[in-house]
Amino acid sequence: MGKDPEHAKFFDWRMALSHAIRDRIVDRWVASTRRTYEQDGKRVYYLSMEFLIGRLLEDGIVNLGLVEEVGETLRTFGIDYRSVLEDEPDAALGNGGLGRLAACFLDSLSTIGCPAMGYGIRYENGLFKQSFVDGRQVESPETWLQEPHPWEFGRPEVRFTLGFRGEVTTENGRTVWKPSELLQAEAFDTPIVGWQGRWANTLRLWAGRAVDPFDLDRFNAGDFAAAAEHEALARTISRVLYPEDSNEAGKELRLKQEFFFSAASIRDILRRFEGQHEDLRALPKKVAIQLNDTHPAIAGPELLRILHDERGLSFEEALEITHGCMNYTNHTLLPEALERWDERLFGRLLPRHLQIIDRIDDAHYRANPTRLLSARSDGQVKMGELSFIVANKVNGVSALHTDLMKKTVFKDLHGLHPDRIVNETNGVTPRRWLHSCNPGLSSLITDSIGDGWIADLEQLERLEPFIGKDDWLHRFRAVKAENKVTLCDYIAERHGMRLNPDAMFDIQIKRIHEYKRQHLNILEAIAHWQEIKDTPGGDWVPRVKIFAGKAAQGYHFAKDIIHLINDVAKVVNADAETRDSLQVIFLPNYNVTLAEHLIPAADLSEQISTAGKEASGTGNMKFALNGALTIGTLDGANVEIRERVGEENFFLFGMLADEVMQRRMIHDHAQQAIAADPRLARALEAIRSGTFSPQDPGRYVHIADNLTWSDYFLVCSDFSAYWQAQREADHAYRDPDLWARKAALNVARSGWFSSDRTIRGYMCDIWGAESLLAP
Ligand code: DL6
Repeated sequence: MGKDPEHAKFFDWRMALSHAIRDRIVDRWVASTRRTYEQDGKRVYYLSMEFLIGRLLEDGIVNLGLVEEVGETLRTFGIDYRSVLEDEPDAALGNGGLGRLAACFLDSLSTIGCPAMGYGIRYENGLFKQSFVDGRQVESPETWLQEPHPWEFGRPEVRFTLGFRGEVTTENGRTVWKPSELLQAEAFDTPIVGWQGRWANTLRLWAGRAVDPFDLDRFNAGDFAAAAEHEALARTISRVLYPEDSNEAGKELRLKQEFFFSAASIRDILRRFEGQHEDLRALPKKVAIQLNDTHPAIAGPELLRILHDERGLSFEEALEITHGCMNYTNHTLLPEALERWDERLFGRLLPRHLQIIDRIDDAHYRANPTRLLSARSDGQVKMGELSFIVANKVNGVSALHTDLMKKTVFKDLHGLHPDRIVNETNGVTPRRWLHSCNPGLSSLITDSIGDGWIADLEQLERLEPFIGKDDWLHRFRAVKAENKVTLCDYIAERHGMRLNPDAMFDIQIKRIHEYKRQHLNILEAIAHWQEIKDTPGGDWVPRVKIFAGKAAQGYHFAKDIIHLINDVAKVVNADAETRDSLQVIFLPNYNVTLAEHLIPAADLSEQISTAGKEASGTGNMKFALNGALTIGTLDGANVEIRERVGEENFFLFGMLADEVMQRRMIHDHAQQAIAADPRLARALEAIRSGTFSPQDPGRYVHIADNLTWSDYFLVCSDFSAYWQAQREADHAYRDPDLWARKAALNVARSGWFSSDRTIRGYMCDIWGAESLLAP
């Protein structure tokens, strides 16, 4: 770093260390790339608007097996290893589950040795930073690229010129699209090294650049701002991540971002293929493209356009090739999250693609004349339908979600193509979500069964015989207790609040959304607080309730839920009567790193969405894997978690997905529930009357009204069952050995939720791809 160690800051140490680690990764990366070219097997391309990768330095050190050496080396300089790691900003290039899943998949693809590449956008500003002012969420820009980012390699030589708008003409019998607005996509590569450094794949992110970045004439004429205008405009496309976890209907820039990275990726894929092969009909044998939700759906029509308009294949042939390469993962059934574009906006930006989508619809109708199911209808371009029609395989992300996909959003298309939908239940990488983030538990497991579990998580089942042994369970409890103390110190240092490490740590961390029902959780906390106040000297099981998560900037109700939780925390934490039995805290700026601190310390994992709404969840898996018990509904992957860990080791409550639909038919379902449960009525009344906002008593009337009069997500209807399940959790927690046994069984039986298993499923059921590593 060109600095005397005496003057080096943590930043300098981190950069120096990152470069040292990066050098070692590069050797493996080059070897893997060479091998991929030599073997010429099928390659996987994972197209995703989001890659929530978090920090990379520890991943590199851990995967290369250099933890001891790095720690030792830094010690000789008198530098603390963890402080160096803590200096790295999170690469927050995603909103939540979908982006984090993509990051876990990259890790697993490299661990397995599947030749693959992730394609996305190099956002200059990732997901906004969240802070609280008087309990309200305030957003500020996230600027992770302001510091040099040691993990990326700029590839100025890999650039593609792309376009928007313009006109479609015919020349010599061929259709030609002449876009009028041009810009370039420039590649930035990050190596992703797998476990033990045996393989490394590439994450290639595209940045916007102007075709002619600088206008010298305007500069010389004194118009300095205008001289650089082209570049500024072109860079806008990769400037910010859209901070919504559902669709931002009608946002032109969003559609441009989608086309920008999809089109650049398709060109890159074709360039690579054509460098090695001549016959484009072999493309499906060599290329599997996975569309991570519908955001890259335009990749289908773009590939088809190039094959047909530019390479001269017949439309039918081009469609068949495209169909052979493309696959689509659906991540949500929420209607507002299913992307649809106004056809006028779409046609203005991408006139040729609109024509191609019509031809895809025609061809589909001709092959299936029974019903007309089109990607373009009612003045809209429907990206879900488009993706389904173009894809070879379509998958859901948990068994329940896949089943609901078949019965609801894709019912008719599934009827026409009954073999197209498959299920690939999500998973998480055990390297980050157990081995790195929970070193105490990782060591205990490795001492017990060896370290084979890190790349073969189902080996965790070999822990079961240990769980019956008192001394082992004692060590297991000690690990959790230590993790809780570590978290208490971390929170005390950063947020000035001392938590009781002996209390049950009850954690809900995820995006704030009504369907995820953080308001159900806080309502129960209020009712519990009221009950404690009724009998202050009672024998209560002490609880610490921890929340973290961001609300989309424009989602006012979700932001009000955050405000409410912060206000409740203020009142409850200041209450001397209840303080020993209940504490509530909302930690600001939830991100991957904060999750890594929280999950190992959790006793209870809150997975309480309205049944049928959470496609899968992955936080639920991380908690179970780290020895937390779940309190949850039968939603998403909770269903499979419960089946595997055992129903006696899971606190189940709430309506099932079909009961939810029926309950909504009852017009006064919420009022009935309130009338039947005095605790619920009293908690709602406290919100309504300003108990938690005495200076502004009307602040939460609208939340109480919403729950009383509409309550689409059935908070009231599930409240009593939730309350009951919480008391069951209290009861179990009173017996520390019983609790520890249940928690340890959650660890031992969560091996199936590894993203390695999920990726193997994709390789076999969807991609037809193989590992290039020797077994
Ligand atoms: O599949 C990853 C993740 C699931 O675990 C969550 O249940 C689901 O809510 C999330 N979906 C999205 C939807 N975004 N869009 N479109 O983030 O995917």
